Amino acid sequence: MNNRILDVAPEVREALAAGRPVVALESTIISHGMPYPKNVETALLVEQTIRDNGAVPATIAVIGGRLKAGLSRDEIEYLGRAGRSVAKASRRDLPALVARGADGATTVATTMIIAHMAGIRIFATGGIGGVHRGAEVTMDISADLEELAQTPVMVVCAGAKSILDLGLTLEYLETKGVPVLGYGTEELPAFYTRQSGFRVDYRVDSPEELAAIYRAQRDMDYKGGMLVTNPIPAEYAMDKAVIDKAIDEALRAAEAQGIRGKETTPFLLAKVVELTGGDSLESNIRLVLNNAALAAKTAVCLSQR
Ligand code: PSU
Ligand code: MN
Repeated sequence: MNNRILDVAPEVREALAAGRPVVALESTIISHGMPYPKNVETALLVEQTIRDNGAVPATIAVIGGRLKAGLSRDEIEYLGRAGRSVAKASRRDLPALVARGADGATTVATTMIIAHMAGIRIFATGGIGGVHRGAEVTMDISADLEELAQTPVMVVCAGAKSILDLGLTLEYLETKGVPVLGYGTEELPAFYTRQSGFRVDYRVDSPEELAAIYRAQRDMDYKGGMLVTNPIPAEYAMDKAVIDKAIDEALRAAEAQGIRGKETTPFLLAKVVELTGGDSLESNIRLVLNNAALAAKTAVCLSQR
C-alpha cells in the first residue's frame, strides 16, 4: 500500500488492514477555504467528529513531495497557517509537486486520487467544484467532475455553491455516469441553503442504503465514484436572498478583476465570506461537520460485510 510516493499514517494503515472504517478529508478547504485559525480548529473538529462516529480520519495533502493519507496535528497546523501560500493541488499539479518535493493542498479531485491509492473508499468535504457559470465560453469546468467519473470513491458533500452553474454541473455528471444521491432529500442542496431548484437522481434515507448503492457500483466494476449530497441542517442554513446577493457581487468582482483559472474558485469563496461576515463561515463549518458524521456512519456500514 505504501508505494514509492505515498505515506499512509500508521493508524490509517492499521485500520485499513483490519477492514475498519476510514474516511478521507481534503486539505484545500483548510488552506484555501477558511481563514486561520478557524481552518485548523475546524479540521481538528472534523477529525474528532469522524472518530465520534466510529471511523478513523485520514486528512490528505502533499507534504515535501510525499502524498500523505493521514496527517499529524502539526501538519494540519502547518497547512492552516500557510494558507494560500501552499499550492492548490488538483490532478494536473501532482506530478510537478511530487518531482519537486513541494507541498500541496489537495482538492476534491486529488483527495479522491490519493484516497483511492491508499485504499480508502469514502471522503467527506464541504462543496465540490463543478461547471462554472459562463463555462460555455470559458470552458471552466472543475477537474473534480472528471475525477468523480473515473475514481471509485464516494464523496459526501453539501451540494455545490451557486457560484457554479448547478444545472450544467448536474448535466455533466449525468453525461459521465456519476450517480448523484440526495440524503433525505429529492432536491440538490446548494451548500449554504437546503434547496437549489434542481433534483438529485435518487433520494436515500440511511447510511446503510448509501453503502448498498456503493457496493452495487463496485460489484459492477464501474470505474467512477458517486456523489452524496447532504443538506446543511436547517438551523444553520443561510437566508437565500442574502447568500444570492453575496454570490452575485463576488461574481461581478471576479469579472471586473479578470480572475481566471485555478484562482477563480478560491477568489469567489473568499469574497463570499468577506461579504457575508462570519455568517457564511459558521454555516460552512456546520455543514462540513454534518457531512463528516454521515460519511463516518456510512464507512461503518461499508466495513460490515
Ligand atoms: N467549493 C467549495 N469549497 C471549497 C472548494 C470548492 O465550496 O473548498 C475547493 C475544493 O477543494 C474543490 C476545489 O475541490 O475548490 C475546486 O476548485 P476548482 O473549481 O478550481 O476545480
Ligand atoms: Mn477551474
